[in-house]
Amino acid sequence: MKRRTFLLAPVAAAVASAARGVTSDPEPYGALPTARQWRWHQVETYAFLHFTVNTFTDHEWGEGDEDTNIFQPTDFDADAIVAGLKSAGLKTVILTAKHHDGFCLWPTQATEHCIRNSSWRDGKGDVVREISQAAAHQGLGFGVYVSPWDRNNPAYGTPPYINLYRTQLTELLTQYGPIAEIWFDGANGGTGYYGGAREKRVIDRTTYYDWPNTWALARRLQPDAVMFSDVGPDIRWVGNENGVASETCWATYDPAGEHGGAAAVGDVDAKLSGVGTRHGKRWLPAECDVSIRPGWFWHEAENDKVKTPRELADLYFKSVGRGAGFLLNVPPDRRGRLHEADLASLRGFGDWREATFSANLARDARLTPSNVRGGSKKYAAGNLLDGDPETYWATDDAATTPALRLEFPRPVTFNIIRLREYIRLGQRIESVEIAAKDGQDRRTIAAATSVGNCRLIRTTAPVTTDQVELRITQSAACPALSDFGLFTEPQT
Ligand code: FUL
Repeated sequence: MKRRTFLLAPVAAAVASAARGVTSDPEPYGALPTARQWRWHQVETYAFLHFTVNTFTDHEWGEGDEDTNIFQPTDFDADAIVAGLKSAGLKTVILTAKHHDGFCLWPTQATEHCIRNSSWRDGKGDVVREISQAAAHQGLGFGVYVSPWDRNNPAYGTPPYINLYRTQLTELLTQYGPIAEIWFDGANGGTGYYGGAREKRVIDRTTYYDWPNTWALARRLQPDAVMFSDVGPDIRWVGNENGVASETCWATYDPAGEHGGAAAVGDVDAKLSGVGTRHGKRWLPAECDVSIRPGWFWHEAENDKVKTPRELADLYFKSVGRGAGFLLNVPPDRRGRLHEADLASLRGFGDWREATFSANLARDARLTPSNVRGGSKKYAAGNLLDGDPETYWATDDAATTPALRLEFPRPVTFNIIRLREYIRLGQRIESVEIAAKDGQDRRTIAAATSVGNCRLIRTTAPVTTDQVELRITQSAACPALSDFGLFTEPQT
């Protein structure tokens, strides 16, 4: 830790800029989020439900030859599932409407391999309907995972399958209310049942699915939905299934293929996906998907391997805290309910979030910025503490490395620092440093690179101080920050 004299930048600069009278908003910098991406950024934590025939066969990937009657949840309760997810503060639920095995959890007219042909509820069941309704009732968004790869369908690998896939997508996007996110998996092509052929079918990932037209269809049917895949078009895969974004993670991203060629769904340089591309052409933020258990589907043998609330909290720092989304999978069991162990972890994680983030310890601080854009109230540092994502502190164009002093009436103790850029003006900041007054000294307590939608920093030990200083150490354009928070997490 560096020790220096605690000498902060004088306020004179702010006064000088007021005299210059610059009052227009900063020019946006680089690629910008669309309105639907901006809304997605506000969600931050959401759920995946992996549920299908695999739940009953104990497999992770079904072959496509499963008997439709094998899908027999004994006590399916969509409301209880959604309530469990909600207790963790998860705000959207994405259901595997169809996984690689091809079994559809809704009564599709496009194939026979679906819930309509299961004896469960006499073929009248519709898991997509029930989960979407439970989500709507409890105020959660709803999304669908629709596997492009279909190991059941005889047409898979030929052009007619693409029409069939689009019919399935059309059903899902027109019959189940508003869709928040559509999930396009990159795993596709290989061995399968394929209507009895039982062979290996290899497809050309760059051309077979004709993604531009499928995405255009989805966009037309659900204009507000974000679409996820390895390459977007709205949200990108983070490059691993561990729930972790790179320490430096840019929301801008120009995908590249795994072996240097053109990127495609199912063919990306995973390391690049985690970091993104500084000054990339497209705003394509990362989503960190991870399961609460080792597998994506429920397996009896994994009931004692459920991630603890503490582990979920760590993942929250490594995903949301690096500007990405946190998509947590919680697979229903054979009853069609979340297992008690998973429910306990979800609740514990929710309690931790509540205990940690409900009060911003910075709220009573006296703020002294080194610069305020045009000296205008509109860009005042107070915007950092109002909890409104649409207001921000901004500086004059030339003031790209400003500082902000926070003085507290009484010492505060914290171990978490939160920063948010006003990303509607792009990802501007390259790096920041935070210092705290320690006696007569100034001690650097934290530093970070990319900020973006959210940067959470956990200090190595709790810090007690009555003065904190934020320094923007490098920024591509004058910074625009919407949030500064200090929090303390329960130490148990
Ligand atoms: C992968 C799939 O192969 C897994 O089964 C799971 O659905 C995961 C979220 O995506 O690509």
